[in-house]
Amino acid sequence: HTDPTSDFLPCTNGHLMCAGCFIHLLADSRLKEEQATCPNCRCEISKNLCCRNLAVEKAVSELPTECTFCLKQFPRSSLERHQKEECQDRVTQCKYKRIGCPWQGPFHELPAHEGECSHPTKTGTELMGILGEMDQNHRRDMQLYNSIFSLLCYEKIGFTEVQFRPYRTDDFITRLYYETPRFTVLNQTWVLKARVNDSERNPNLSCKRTLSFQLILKSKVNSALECSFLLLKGPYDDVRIKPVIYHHSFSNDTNETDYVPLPISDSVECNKLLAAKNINLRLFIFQVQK
Ligand SMILES: *[C@@H]1O[C@H](CO)[C@@H](O)[C@H](O)[C@H]1NC(C)=O
Ligand SMILES: *[C@@H]1O[C@H](CO)[C@@H](O)[C@H](O)[C@H]1NC(C)=O
Ligand SMILES: *[C@@H]1O[C@H](CO)[C@@H](O)[C@H](O)[C@H]1NC(C)=O
Ligand SMILES: *[C@@H]1O[C@H](CO)[C@@H](O)[C@H](O)[C@H]1NC(C)=O
Ligand SMILES: CC(=O)N[C@H]1CO[C@H](CO)[C@@H](O)[C@@H]1O
Ligand SMILES: [Zn+2]
Ligand SMILES: [Zn+2]
Repeated sequence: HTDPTSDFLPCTNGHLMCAGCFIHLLADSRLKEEQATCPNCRCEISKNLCCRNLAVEKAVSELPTECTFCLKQFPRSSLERHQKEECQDRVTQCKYKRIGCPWQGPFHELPAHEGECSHPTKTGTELMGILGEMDQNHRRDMQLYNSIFSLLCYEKIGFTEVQFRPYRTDDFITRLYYETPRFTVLNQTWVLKARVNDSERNPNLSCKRTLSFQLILKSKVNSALECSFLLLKGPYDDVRIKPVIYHHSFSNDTNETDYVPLPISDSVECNKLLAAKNINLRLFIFQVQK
């Protein structure tokens, strides 16, 4: 795998791999419960054994590297600008995207497309339809943010840093799952669990991965505790999460939520979480007052 913008990491024998492949190997090894090994020499690799090799990164930055669009060779140091601004084959979008044109293609085809793009000649009525759809998406985003702002006005709000730690089930074929230590929020004891939403035991490299999680109330309560909750990036990790607000009414009998998706941006992000030993996030619980 050659991602021209990524950093390089060496195994203890000096074999290089790009950061993306390295993260993928570590994520696979977490799922399979095997030690990650270098694909070249089979020596063990781990986050601790590998540190970024700056000398190599510098040397590599002077080496010619292939542009992902036009496949021509460029010095690594000028590749980024080439791919962003100069490459005739770089992926671009039609200037009428704002009125709904979905076209995207190589830069050198852009003038021809824009010349014949049907969007500027659409009727007002047609454009109104397109804009309506865009407004609806925008409204959905605004609703989410407004809901978060409303929640922030609640009387009872608690939040804490949570650390998901990896464990294996004791089934015959063990499975990876995550659990946090018990924590206290709003004067109740809670636990979070997470699992890789994945039916295969040994998902191979092409697999799309997602995580889902569950919030469990460990304390007994005298009356139902109606809550909204939200997982966000913690202060010490840079995982990209799209906020989603979930609701549940907790009581002695309904003391755990269903597994709901952990809204991470994509499977690359998911692999990053799996490759890291623990997953550190921040949990907010908002108690609905009756
Ligand atoms: C928290 O819970 C304990 C017992 O579970 C109780 O004694 C205490 O008053 C509670 N504190 C608040 C602020 O609700
Ligand atoms: C990955 O899985 C797919 C389907 O499960 C299979 O066809 C493919 O050969 C696998 N690739 C590797 C490298 O194991
Ligand atoms: C929940 O369980 C606790 C302890 O068993 C009990 O004191 C409490 O009354 C129960 N609450 C409800 C609503 O049944
Ligand atoms: C949750 O509720 C179920 C059913 O009432 C009970 O069996 C289980 O022990 C409870 N779990 C906790 C952590 O209280
Ligand atoms: C894609 C996939 O496997 N989705 C599953 C994730 O986990 C939830 C909860 O168990 C299932 O309902 C989904 O089908
Ligand atoms: Zn190029
Ligand atoms: Zn267009």
